[in-house]
Amino acid sequence: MAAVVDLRSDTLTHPTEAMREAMRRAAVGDDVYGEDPTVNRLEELAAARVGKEAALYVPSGTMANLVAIMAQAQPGDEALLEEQAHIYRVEGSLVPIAGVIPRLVPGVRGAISPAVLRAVLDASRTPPRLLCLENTHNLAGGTVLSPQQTADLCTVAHEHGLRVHLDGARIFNSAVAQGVAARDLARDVDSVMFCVSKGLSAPVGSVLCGSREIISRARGFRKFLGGGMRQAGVIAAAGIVALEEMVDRLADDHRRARTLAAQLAQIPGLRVDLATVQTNIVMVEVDDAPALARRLADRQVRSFPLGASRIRLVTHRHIGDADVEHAVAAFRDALQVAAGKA
Ligand code: TLP
Repeated sequence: MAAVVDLRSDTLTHPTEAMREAMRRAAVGDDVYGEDPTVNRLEELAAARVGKEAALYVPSGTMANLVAIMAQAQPGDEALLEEQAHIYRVEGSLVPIAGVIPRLVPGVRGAISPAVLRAVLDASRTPPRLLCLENTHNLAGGTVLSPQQTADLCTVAHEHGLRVHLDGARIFNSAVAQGVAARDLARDVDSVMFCVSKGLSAPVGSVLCGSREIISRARGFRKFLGGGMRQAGVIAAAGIVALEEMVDRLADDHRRARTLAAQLAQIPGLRVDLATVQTNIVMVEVDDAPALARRLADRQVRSFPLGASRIRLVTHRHIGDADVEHAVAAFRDALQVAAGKA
């Protein structure tokens, strides 16, 4: 068991030995000139995995979403987003940097229904330019969109002249959980980004994939935003290992998240909607999230309080079965202390 059970995020995963070795050996060049062979290889692999023509390696998921939006919408255009979308709730660059105006649509467990989307678009005098989807949906608790749901939303959006961007930061978690290929989840969207830096364990980086036209525009915006990374092959090499070796094991993270959620749901004072536990995220409703998170930290368990009454837990490669047990015991103990029983 790890000394500290760190459930704050799957971004905390360290590179594997195979990644470190690939990084040491990586052939490099200046990627701003398109001359880094390792970055080029990662981009080719990434595009193939999600069934798109081209790809662009960027420093972060935030930049991937931002350049995707800038490549497909002009300042003053509107973008439709589910109301808990990470792009809107967490990233914050949509308005000040892209100049794109968010229009929020309610969803159920992170998913907008095609009927609601159609009603919103039919009632719009000037249709928005872009629809942004999220799969898995972070703030909804790692919930998945199926290939059919995605296809239906894309049909409605495309009929109304919108482009569709998919924030697929954790698209491989979604694919593994549903037993489908990532390309089935991205088939009908115009652009899709995913992170190699989360559960896939690479130290840095995300990849935006789409048509040659979208990617060429996004490449210009990456440079404009200061995201040209020169000999980035040293980090892209880990991204290649992430795609080639680290996808299937995500099923272990999902199994542990289900165990964690099921056990926490039985503890008085905690509320867990087990229906949302579809991948590697567990959302726990509590009375005082910051206080409980502090008590958990005293017991060597790190968590991510989201506001006053919610704690997010994320399983990943450094969380084993014993860590799950330790976390459950820490919750029990911390709540008993809070209730003055210990
Ligand atoms: N999410 C991070 C934090 O921002 C909370 C996390 O720990 O989950 N899209 C989605 C759905 C994300 O969850 C994230 C990161 C991003 C985009 C942005 O990626 P980065 O952090 O690489 O900019």
